Amino acid sequence: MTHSVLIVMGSDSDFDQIAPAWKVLENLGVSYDVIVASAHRSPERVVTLARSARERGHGVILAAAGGAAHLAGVLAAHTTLPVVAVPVAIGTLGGVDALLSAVQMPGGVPIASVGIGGARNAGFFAAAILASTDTALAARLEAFREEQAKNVGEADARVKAKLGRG
Ligand code: RP5
Repeated sequence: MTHSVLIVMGSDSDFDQIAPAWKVLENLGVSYDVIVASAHRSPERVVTLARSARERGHGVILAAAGGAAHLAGVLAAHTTLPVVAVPVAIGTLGGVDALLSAVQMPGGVPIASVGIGGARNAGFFAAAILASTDTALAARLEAFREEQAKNVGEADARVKAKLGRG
């Protein structure tokens, strides 16, 4: 069975910062759902989402939230699917608060986290998790890596040309 990614954001104000995640998933041909649910403002919605995620075909959850971000942790408390936090940069602390909330979970209820504003990498990481049991997706990820390496080679050639050392 091919699994999909559940992307949860704590507020629609997180939209722009989490959007790179689903752009990556679209490019890799991974299906996903996007839902707004807040650990603080709509806690029951979050619990229901987490408890039903596996039976709805999701294989991994991305949770984007800023401030005192508990979304990823609360989702993880109610599912054994892998949960990846995407700390959103807002307010006085610029996302450091959300990052620390994600990486200081109590033992027994782990979540992973990308960096502040790391939605693009969250998309790749979710794809990598699903690719562990999906060889076609693994091949698409490999192809992306090869393209990326080729781009680095081209960048190197451009720098050498600028320096007159091509
Ligand atoms: C968090 O509070 C949300 O994920 C968002 O990053 C932040 C601010 O939400 P709004 O006040 O903009 O709705 O729960």
